[in-house]
Amino acid sequence: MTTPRSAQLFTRYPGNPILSPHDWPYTVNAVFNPGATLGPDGETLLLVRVEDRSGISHLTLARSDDGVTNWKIDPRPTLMPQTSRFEELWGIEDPRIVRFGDEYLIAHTAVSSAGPLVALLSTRDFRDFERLSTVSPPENKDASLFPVKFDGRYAIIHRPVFYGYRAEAHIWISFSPDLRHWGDHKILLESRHSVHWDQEKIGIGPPPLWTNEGWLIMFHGVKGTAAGALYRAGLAVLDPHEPTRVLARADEWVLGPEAEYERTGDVPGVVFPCGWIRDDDDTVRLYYGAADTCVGLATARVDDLLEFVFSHPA
Ligand code: BMA
Repeated sequence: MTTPRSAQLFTRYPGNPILSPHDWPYTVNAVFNPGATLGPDGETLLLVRVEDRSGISHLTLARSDDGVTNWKIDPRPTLMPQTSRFEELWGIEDPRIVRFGDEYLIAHTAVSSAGPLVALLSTRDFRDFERLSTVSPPENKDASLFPVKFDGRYAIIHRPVFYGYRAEAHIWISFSPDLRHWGDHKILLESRHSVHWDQEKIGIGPPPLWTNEGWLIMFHGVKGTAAGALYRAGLAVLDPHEPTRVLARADEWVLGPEAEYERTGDVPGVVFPCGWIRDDDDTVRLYYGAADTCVGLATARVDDLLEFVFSHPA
């Protein structure tokens, strides 16, 4: 059998997983779903979701000069949930980081006792964080800001869930003048009610990536099976100036749980990307949670990803 093109786009780092619970300087259960960005001097920064042994998640910074090896991990949690706040009672999870000048804006899931919701943080140094706002009431998660404004407004991609005749979990886009008041809500991508890999739920992965062809977005798709959920990642491209317009959505997933560390762990069968970094040679380094246990790295050429989306429409 020939390997499908969709399976050849990403190359896993042979030393995966790059970060595991046993690398941590303090006792944890799992380390996964990191947001990724570059520091002022070009270091790779991963803000990693860390699940402690009570089950609650906090965020901890890991930094590396080459983004692959020699990770320096903060000796203590970098950002703990404020359990006095209703929104963060049961933890903070799955950060996606964008940069505006020297300010980093982080969308993440805050887990309230009424369900998960999307909240925003700001930091300049990954030491001091300001809690900016919550984007909507529960249930909502899987959110990322765009790294630019559109006509003076911030834009966010998020994934509210509605329980109507059946649970509806689609990707939405909303706009705000000030990161506090959100409106002009629109559905951007729908989960496919079918047998497809993205039939049950979909949600944004890393922040949208600017390219000459438009905004490249990666999203995860969930397929329910008799053996549990499978989490895979696929691609779409949005109009460069009007991000509510989807130019293309690829039919097949481009990264799915195949390696042993993606198939074995706390939640088997999960790849969950929350961060990517584009290098000067047009390679993208994708950082993803594997099996809700550890962190994997895979690389791809941005041109190949774009060519694939436009030539394999859903
Ligand atoms: C999603 C999120 C992720 C998690 C995934 C698989 O709903 O909660 O944090 O990695 O499920 O368990």
